[in-house]
Formats: sequence, structure tokens, C-alpha cells
Amino acid sequence: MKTIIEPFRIKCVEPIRMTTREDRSAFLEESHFNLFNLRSDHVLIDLLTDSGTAAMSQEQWAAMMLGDESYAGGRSFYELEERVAAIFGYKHLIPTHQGRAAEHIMFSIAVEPGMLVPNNNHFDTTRANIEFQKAEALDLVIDQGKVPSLDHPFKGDMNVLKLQALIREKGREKIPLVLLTITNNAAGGQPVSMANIKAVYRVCREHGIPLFFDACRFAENAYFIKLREDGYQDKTPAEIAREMFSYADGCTMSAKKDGLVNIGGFIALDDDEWAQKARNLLIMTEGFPTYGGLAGRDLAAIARGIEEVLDEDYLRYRIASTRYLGDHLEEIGVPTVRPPGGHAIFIDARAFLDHLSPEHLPAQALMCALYEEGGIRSAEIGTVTFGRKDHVTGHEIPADMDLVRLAIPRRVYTQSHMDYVLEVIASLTGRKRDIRGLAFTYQPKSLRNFTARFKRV
Ligand code: P71
Repeated sequence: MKTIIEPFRIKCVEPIRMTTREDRSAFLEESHFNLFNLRSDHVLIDLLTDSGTAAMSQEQWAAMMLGDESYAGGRSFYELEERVAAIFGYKHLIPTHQGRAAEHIMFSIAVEPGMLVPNNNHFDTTRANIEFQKAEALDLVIDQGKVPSLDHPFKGDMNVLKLQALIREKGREKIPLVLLTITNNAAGGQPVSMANIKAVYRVCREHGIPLFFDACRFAENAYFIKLREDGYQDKTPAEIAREMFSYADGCTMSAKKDGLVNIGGFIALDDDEWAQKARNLLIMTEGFPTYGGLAGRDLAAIARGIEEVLDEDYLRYRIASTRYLGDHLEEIGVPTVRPPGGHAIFIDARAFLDHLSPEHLPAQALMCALYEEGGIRSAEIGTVTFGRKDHVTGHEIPADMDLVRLAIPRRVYTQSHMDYVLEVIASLTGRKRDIRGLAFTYQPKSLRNFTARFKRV
């Protein structure tokens, strides 16, 4: 087996500014141990998110020069509409500035107070937009999807029995739509199988409930189906994607992931009435329906991105490079969510730093250590993000897990960058008992991971 190489060469470079350990110790103190407060110039390898951080191709940059900036009826809109129809198969395209705007519009028209919206796992912004409508967001992922160390090919699958029971118990009228997040970000970037998509679709059809995808990472999901599900080995990712979308009534999309762009999103759907309502709301909040909060050039870049992302050489490299990081971490004894996901590797910080109790925020502590040691920025998916303070006892109520997410921007870093990340983590492994826990010195009422401050304990 030869090395799976990056299937591109680099034509435009963005320098990384080197820092010393002393520099980083000072920046860390100044940031109050919250890496959101760092300047990106002070970060060497930025694995905070895979969202909006991709490198665009020469075709995308060239397409941007051809973007049509007309207020109404722009050519770039019709080009994107055509591509979305070809790849996703839906009749209506409603562009938005990013994924959460698509969610806000979709749920404003479809969801009423007291309703229930099931998903495998809701992403933060999806949950927030459902709760904003005074409805309940339910996570129905299969049990295997909740066990970090467990290997399973489709840990993003929805528990269909739970979905059926929910519909039986609460009634069809309470459920305006069912969602499937592909891939399932909150549970580790894990894919949903075609068999599960079909099974969820059948249940939805039987009860007349629309099924929508949260489709940000649809191409990665399609490629996992090709690799892991019987009967798909000889199909192209585009054919698999097309089949996936044929089992749903529409999707919300953040193009900042598998759209390979730095900003943008959309709703795509078949229903005429919902499309009309969405467009009316779009005009009020985003813009005219043929640009929806984006410049014409952004639409042009998305149109190329959603096609390029389905290129098989790209997807082989993408999935292999994420697996490279995950498998090598396991080899050096660092516990991670298994198997490796599509867009990120999640370190189980509670297991790795077993000398720290959850109250001492092991994931936040590990993130700070990764930054100080090697200038690597990651994201916390643990007690800081999902736990909360008990206002009676003053103690922290921990989240289910304390994970550090290493999200990999698309087409940005090379294998030597990942080797460096592995070296930094390996050097920490020997001295992990020296990593000290953290405590809050400030926390806001909600979304505390973005603005909280900490001290070492
Ligand atoms: C990620 C993000 C971006 C993010 C969002 C909020 C806090 C920190 C980072 C965004 C998603 C997503 C899924 C499954 C919808 C959105 C929103 N993910 N669904 O993972 O993963 O899209 O950012 O374009 O509004 O770092 P948007």
C-alpha cells in the first residue's frame, strides 16, 4: 500500500507564525485559559473547527471572478440552483449566509410551540433554533453511538424503534419533521448508513412526517457508505449522495463544511408551500431569494465546492488523513472516540487525564496543554460546553463526556502538520500527570464555552 497523498499541490501559501513556549505561556494567561480568546496569529495548527476554514480550489477562485452581483435574478443563483438540483435532487434552493440561518428559517416555518423534533443528535445551533420556537429537540442516536471506545461502522444511526415509539406515544401532529444529521457531529463525526436512512424514511412516510437532513458533511457520509456498506463499493460518491437525498424531503446545509467555502449555506426542498414561506422570511432576515445573505461570488464558489467535494480522490484523502491522526493517537495510547470520524478526532480527556476529576475540567485543561506545548488549538466538547453550575451547591454538574475535538480543516494541512500534532501529543503523554486542572473564574449564563474564564488549580 502506497501513502495516500494530498491530491493537490499548493499554489498560494499562508505563512504560519512561529511562537516559542514562553510566548504561548503568556498568551494562554492573557486568554484566561480560553482558546477562543487567542489571536489566530498566535496559533500554529488551528484545529478549532472544520467550518469555514477550507482552502478553495483554483476553480472556485476563478468562479468568484465570474460571480454575478445583480440584486435580483443573478446568474450565479441559477447556476447554483442547477447544481443543487443535480446533486441533491431538490426543486427549491433558498440560499442563506450560513447553516444556522437556514435552520432558523426552516424551524420558524415548520415548528410550533410544544412540538417535538427528533434527530440522531442535534448540533448546538440546531437545538438552539428548535428551542427558540419553544419546541423540544430530542436525540435518538443508537446506544452504540454513545460509547466512545466502541467500534461500529455507523455510530450516527438513529434508533428506529425509539422513533416509532415516540410517534405512537406523542402522536404524529406533535412531530413537524424528523432530522438526520449527516455525519453526526455531536457524536464524533460518525456516519449514518443508507439502511438506516431508508428505515427512518419508511417510518416517516408511513406517518406522513417530512424527513430532512442536516447535510453539512453529506459527502463524507456518502464516502463512509461506499467504504463500509454492502452494495455500495462500485458506486460513485455522487451516486450515493443522490440516493441518500432521494429518501428525504429536503435539507438544511452549512456550505462551510462540505461546500468547501468560507461562508454560505442553504435550504433545499421540494415542498412548494414551505418554499414560499421560507422565501418570505428570507426577504425579511437574509435578503432577496436569489442571493439570500450572500454575494453572487459566494454562490458561485459553493456551486463548484459541492461538486468538487464528491471527487473520489479528494474523499479518499480526506477520510484517510483523519483516520491517520486517530489511528496514530490510539497507537501511542491516547484514548479517542472510535472509529475515527470524517472531520475530526475526539480525544477522551476524562480517560486520558484520569488524575483530574470532571469538576477540574480535564478537556479544557488538555486543550490548554496542547496549546502551550505545541501551539495547537482545539475545541472543548465536555463539561465547559455542556455541563452547568449547580446554583445551590456551587458545584459543577459534569457533562456525560469530556472530549477534546481536533477538527481538520479541508485541504489546509499536510501530513507533516499532522505528524507534528502527534509529536506534541506524544510528548505530553509522558508528562500528563503534570497537567493541572482548571476552575471557572467567570461564566456567562449560556454558551459558556465561548466566553468563560479560568484559573489553574
Ligand atoms: C463546528 C460547527 C461550527 C460551530 C458552530 C457553533 C460553535 C462552534 C463551531 C456547525 C454546524 C454543524 C451541524 C451538524 C449545523 C451547523 C451550523 N458546526 N449543523 O462543528 O456541525 O452551521 O456554523 O454554518 O451556522 O465547528 P453554521
